[in-house]
Amino acid sequence: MYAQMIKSEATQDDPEKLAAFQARIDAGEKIEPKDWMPEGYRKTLIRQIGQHAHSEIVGQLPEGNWITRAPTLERKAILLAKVQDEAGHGLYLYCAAETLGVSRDEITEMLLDGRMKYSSIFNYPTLNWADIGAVGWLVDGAAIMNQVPLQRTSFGPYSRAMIRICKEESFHQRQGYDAIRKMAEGTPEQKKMAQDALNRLWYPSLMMFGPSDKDSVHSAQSMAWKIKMNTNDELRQKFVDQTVPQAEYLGLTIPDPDLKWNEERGHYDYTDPDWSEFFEVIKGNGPCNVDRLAARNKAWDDGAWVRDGLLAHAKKKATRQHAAE
Ligand code: FAQ
Repeated sequence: MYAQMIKSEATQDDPEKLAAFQARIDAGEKIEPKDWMPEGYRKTLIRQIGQHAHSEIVGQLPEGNWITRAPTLERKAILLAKVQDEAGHGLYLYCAAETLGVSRDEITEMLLDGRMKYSSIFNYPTLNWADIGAVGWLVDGAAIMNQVPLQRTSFGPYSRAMIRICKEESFHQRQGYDAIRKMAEGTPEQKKMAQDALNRLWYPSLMMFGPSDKDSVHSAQSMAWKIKMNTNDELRQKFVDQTVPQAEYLGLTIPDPDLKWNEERGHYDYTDPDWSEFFEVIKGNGPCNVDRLAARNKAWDDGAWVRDGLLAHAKKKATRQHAAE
């Protein structure tokens, strides 16, 4: 439906302008907010950047839940810094979306009433400390795999936000790997917890890359516009190839009995996630969807007085300045 809308809007644009725009993209030029762009390009960016921003913000919840229960002062300081970074990533991305003519309030409201999505992964719970290591290792690992190529995306503000974000994401992935390594090398019980976290988070992490290419409605157009640089399956495969040796190093087993190295392809063969589960989660029926949206709505409502106060202050200041002129 959305893809059809974009297509029909694209055909309404002036063909000459469209061709010149595509030529700029093909030549690797960056598109900046004041440049002419097809309406479909603008809308696709708002959807993707907005969804990405919301993911960073909602993504603070599963880990934020463990800050007060971190096992050592050092782990607590690291986790606190990481969760704060995610808030910063959300803000860079909201700013990038704002350059496309949509306000942060507007897209926040679309998240809060369910019109906009956020990443499926954050609808899974973090049940114990091993999950926090696994989130850093797998979830941030998958996020970087997707975001490194996005540093070269065609829209300038998105690309520049991604460059900054990727620098921090690599620290996030490493701190997660370090935390899960400590568990995997710990007592038999701790190792069991690490394995259990991997068992539960493996397939949700693979789902982060989106549906398989044959079901991806936006990939073809988004790749032609360089809003996406790779297909969902390409990135998923790269993630599997990178993560299997990391699991082996930890002495943990990927929960996929059919996983094996394919000499001919030069990649691991792996079992796809259960796509019916993925589509249920993105429809709002995952284990934590209701809780996550309730938490974000509560934070938005509880923060209303701060927003009102800031606006009242800005208004007063402007009136005073006006009177002095
Ligand atoms: N979850 O046609 P496609 C992070 C939807 S990283 C929910 O393939 P597209 C860091 C999609 O929106 C996580 N929905 O879509 C962190 C579309 O529905 P729509 C965020 C999904 O856009 C770590 C439909 O399925 N990263 O947060 C998902 O071409 C730790 C059809 O799919 C980004 O957002 C999903 N996983 O490709 C933070 C990266 N996958 O909108 C805190 C930028 C697909 O038509 C703690 N985004 N859908 O109703 C992208 O690269 C792309 O948007 C994809 C999806 C690859 C996610």
